[in-house]
Amino acid sequence: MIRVLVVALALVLGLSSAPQAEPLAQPQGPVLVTLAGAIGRTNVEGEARFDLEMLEALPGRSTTAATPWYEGARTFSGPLLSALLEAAGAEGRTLRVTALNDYAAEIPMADVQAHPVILATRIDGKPLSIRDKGPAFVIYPFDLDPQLYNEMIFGRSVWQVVRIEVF
Ligand SMILES: Nc1nc2c(c(=O)[nH]1)N[C@H]1C(S)=C(S)[C@@H](COP(=O)(O)O)O[C@H]1N2
Ligand SMILES: [Mo]
Repeated sequence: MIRVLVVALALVLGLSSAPQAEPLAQPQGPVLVTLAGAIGRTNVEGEARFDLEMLEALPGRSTTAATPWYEGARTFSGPLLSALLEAAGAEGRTLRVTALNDYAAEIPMADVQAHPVILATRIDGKPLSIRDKGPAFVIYPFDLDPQLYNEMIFGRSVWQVVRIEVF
């Protein structure tokens, strides 16, 4: 009986300290990326909006690799897409990633689970300007898995990302 109570208590405490239970902070700077759709944490009605500081506070990584979009190998850094989705309490099978120019691509959630895909906010340590395909660019880990260097993945490599719809 006591053991059951201890387990139940641990579950309750575990659940209440899960990220899902904490409110998502309000962006203080310009909003770069908005998540919507099947998300459990929001900071405005139905949406989770992130400024640069919020994005860069998430667990991230750097990828140094040649890409079709820049000359030579460059270093991209930013939050893991998985960390961003977790911060918004996203639950779904697909992401529709939309750019400033209304280009959109669908990214299967399986990609995000299989690879440390980042939403790069920096190139060689400097914030990605809109002119540089910023402020946020989906970058697959070409450094870890050269097989990702293909047309299908290029199509999912959305630059100037402004919105991610989860469904
Ligand atoms: N914002 C944005 N990202 C985008 C695209 C686009 O039109 N706009 N095209 C995608 C597609 S279909 C491919 S194949 C590659 C093309 O990159 P390239 O135009 O530099 O060859 O970028 C992807 N990312
Ligand atoms: Mo493409």
